[in-house]
Amino acid sequence: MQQKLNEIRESVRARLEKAVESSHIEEIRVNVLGRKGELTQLLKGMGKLSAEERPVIGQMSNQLRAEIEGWLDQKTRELQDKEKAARLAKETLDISIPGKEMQQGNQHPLTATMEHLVEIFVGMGFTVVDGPEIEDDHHNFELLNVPKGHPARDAQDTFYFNDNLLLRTQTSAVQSRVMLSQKPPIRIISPGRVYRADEVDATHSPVFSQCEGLVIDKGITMADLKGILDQFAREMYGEGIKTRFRPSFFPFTEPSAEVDVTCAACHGEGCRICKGTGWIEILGAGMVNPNVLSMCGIDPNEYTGLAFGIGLERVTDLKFNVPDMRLLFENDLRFLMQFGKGRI
Ligand code: 2U9
Repeated sequence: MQQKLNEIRESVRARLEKAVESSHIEEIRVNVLGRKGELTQLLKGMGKLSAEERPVIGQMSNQLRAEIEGWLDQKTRELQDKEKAARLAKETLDISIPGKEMQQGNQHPLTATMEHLVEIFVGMGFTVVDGPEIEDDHHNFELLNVPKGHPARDAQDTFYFNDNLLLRTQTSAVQSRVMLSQKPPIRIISPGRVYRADEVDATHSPVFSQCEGLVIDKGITMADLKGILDQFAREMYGEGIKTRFRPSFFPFTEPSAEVDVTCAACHGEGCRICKGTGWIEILGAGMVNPNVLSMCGIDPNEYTGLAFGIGLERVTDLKFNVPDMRLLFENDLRFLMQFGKGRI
């Protein structure tokens, strides 16, 4: 029996030497000291020993058990320490690696122009109104003095959902709704996206943005219109800018005008950008047609109104020297990233 105990001791020592993972130690513990383990089984046979041998072997086995438990614990600690060191070495953060640079975006030039424009008109006492991009024929055309069959419908051809519903061609419908629901004085602007069935080129797009304005009160005249638009041009393009009103025609205004500003590139001298004229057209305007006032429930004998429409892409291209309006829609970062905080 004593020899058997020695064999167990040697075998445990050999197995411990070979163990490379802490989980192996647990296996050895079960195989030797567990309920069916080698040492436990050996002790079960002690009954067969003589009365003299039993206490001697008993003491030897207890000693061996204590010895083995000590080795097992020590080897477990050793292996766990090694495993921990290996894990830490693998998980070490190399703080010398440069971080990934976060790309900071900036405002789109169209948005910047829109916000600037709103700021200018709010500064002159205008209120901003918003409305749907899907309109009906009545609000988009009829109320603006463009009945069915009117030639102006060709120039403002758009996208139709059915005979009645369409994508708005200008933001005027928003304003006619205000006229129908509110009494003058009215002083509003309506910025937003509008649609036309146009082919894409350097100055046209089927989707574009505009900001329309409307003032209705007693005694409003062309002088108010000129004053407001002069002030707008000065704030948008700088103090030295001049405006020019050319007679024009729109069904919703009478009289109507197209408004030019002096070319920023040549200061009115004449260059390639302004095609040698020294002027660049930026908006359309006029006195609200009395028919429009009547249709929107406002008495034209009591009130007069002024209105204007500004194409935002045009104003943006001029302000930032953008040669082609498509650049504003293509989302090419090489173009857009030029408009960082410093520039706008
Ligand atoms: C109401 C009555 C009249 C708004 C106006 C224009 C002239 C105009 C164009 C400028 C460039 C559209 O974006 S653009 O292509 N607009 O020329 N718009 S007067 O007149 C109104 C508005 C509302 C009730």
